[in-house]
Amino acid sequence: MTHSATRALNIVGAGLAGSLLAILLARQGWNITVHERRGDPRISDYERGRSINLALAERGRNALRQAGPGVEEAVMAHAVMMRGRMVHPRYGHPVLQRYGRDDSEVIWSIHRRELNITLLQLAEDAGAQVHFHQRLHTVDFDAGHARFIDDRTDTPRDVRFDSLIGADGAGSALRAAMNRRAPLGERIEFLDHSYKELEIPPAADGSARIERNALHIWPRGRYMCIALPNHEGTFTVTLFLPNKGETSFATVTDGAQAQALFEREFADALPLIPNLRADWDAHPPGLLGTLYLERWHSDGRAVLLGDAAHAMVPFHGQGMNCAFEDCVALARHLQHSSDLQQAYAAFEIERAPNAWAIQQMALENYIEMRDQVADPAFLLQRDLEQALQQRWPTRFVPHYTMVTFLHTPYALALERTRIQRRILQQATAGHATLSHIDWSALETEVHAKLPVLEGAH
Ligand code: FAD
Ligand code: E1W
Repeated sequence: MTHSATRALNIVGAGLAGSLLAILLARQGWNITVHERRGDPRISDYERGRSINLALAERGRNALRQAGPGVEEAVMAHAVMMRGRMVHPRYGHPVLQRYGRDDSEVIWSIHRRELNITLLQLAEDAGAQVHFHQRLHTVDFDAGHARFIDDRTDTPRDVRFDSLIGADGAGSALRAAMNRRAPLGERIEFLDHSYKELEIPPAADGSARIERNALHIWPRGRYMCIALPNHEGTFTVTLFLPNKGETSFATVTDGAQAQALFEREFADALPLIPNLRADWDAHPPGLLGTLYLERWHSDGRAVLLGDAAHAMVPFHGQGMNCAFEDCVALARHLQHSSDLQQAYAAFEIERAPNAWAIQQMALENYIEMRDQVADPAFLLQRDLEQALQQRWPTRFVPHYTMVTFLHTPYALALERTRIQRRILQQATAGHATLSHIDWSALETEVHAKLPVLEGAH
């Protein structure tokens, strides 16, 4: 079904999802206005000094591709390839565990601010109007007015709307407004761990001080550090630590104590982070949690997507990738239905089970990251997983591959992961090697339980 080009939508939030959605919808002929709380990142000094980065995987790239010519290319121009996780044990040398079978199965480190700028520019080029310094304050759904406030001057501005799309992140103001009108069944489960971001600058000659094409992990049981590369030879380090307990944000409260923690637990990383004390004291720990909603839309008047609808813990590196898939799905439903309420309902039905699945897998991956990558039983299961993939590559597809390198819907990936994990655990229980494996029995089991997976090769 087609719609007239005059149909208008207002997007709240010009972050990652808001700016990609603006490109998709503007290119489909919608009249798009975006309202963003912060200043224009192309001109403002907002967090200029800080480089925060994110892992972009195949799902996210695929969504960028759907947004039309030039989008994926513009983003990938700044991307740094990560071939695998470089695990830094407490003692001994770091080891690279490849993510995939070759360099076609890799992930990409992207600078958040550069990514946001690239998408914003393309959104404006596609005809979207973006208003900065516009913080959504309240919504009068019956009158069809949304009130925005410019925090520099405290000036309010009232905007007439037919329908609002909430891409305003985990603390969504639109969600709060919708929830006041009719409860969305909101539940937030905070993780009892938070995070802190630090920086590794380049060596004196400008080169990277640790392997550039990897995601670095320092697993330490109850906590861990990771580092992602930037293209200037710097790395952004993130420490994940419990909120309470012996080694926690409750006991490590200032830069000096953080330095002592790194001397003890992350000795090889410490000399790489010269500004540890100052970086530590500059920002409070970031909170982590999972947001569950029973409803993502209020009739045809408003709908949520990305973190506003389903914030998740970051341990699978999929929050943005999932938000980008949301954008493509919502744009598709809006194109195929002339009725907004129908489009929003169909969007929610398609995406909610998948969002829930990646939320669960992200929670599970924290344990795996901080703990099991150093556990011999887990390593044996991983060896078997690789052997099974080699024998039956279209049926036994490793969990990480389904989530990261394929477009397998998250809910299906979760279902197959559970089946595969049982097979791996049962076949390796009580053994230290794979020499006992009965391959023909496994073949029968794999063929019975795991149908050929679309996209696997
Ligand atoms: P956001 O990107 O948060 O954008 C929301 C926008 O709305 C912002 O621009 C904000 O200023 C604006 N806004 C907020 N309130 C208002 C208001 N009242 N009025 C107007 N505008 C408003 N994901 C990955 O895929 N890979 C990773 O490697 C990864 N690593 C992560 C690491 C950490 C430590 C964390 C915390 C998250 C990570 N994520 C990662 C998740 C990712 O950051 C989010 O899923 C993604 O940013 C969600 O996009 P979004 O557009 O929904 O929200
Ligand atoms: C990725 C913040 C973040 C981002 C990520 C990942 C992780 C651990 C974290 C998951 C992963 C890329 N992961 N890495 N290695 N095994 N699983 O793949 O984005 Cl903490």
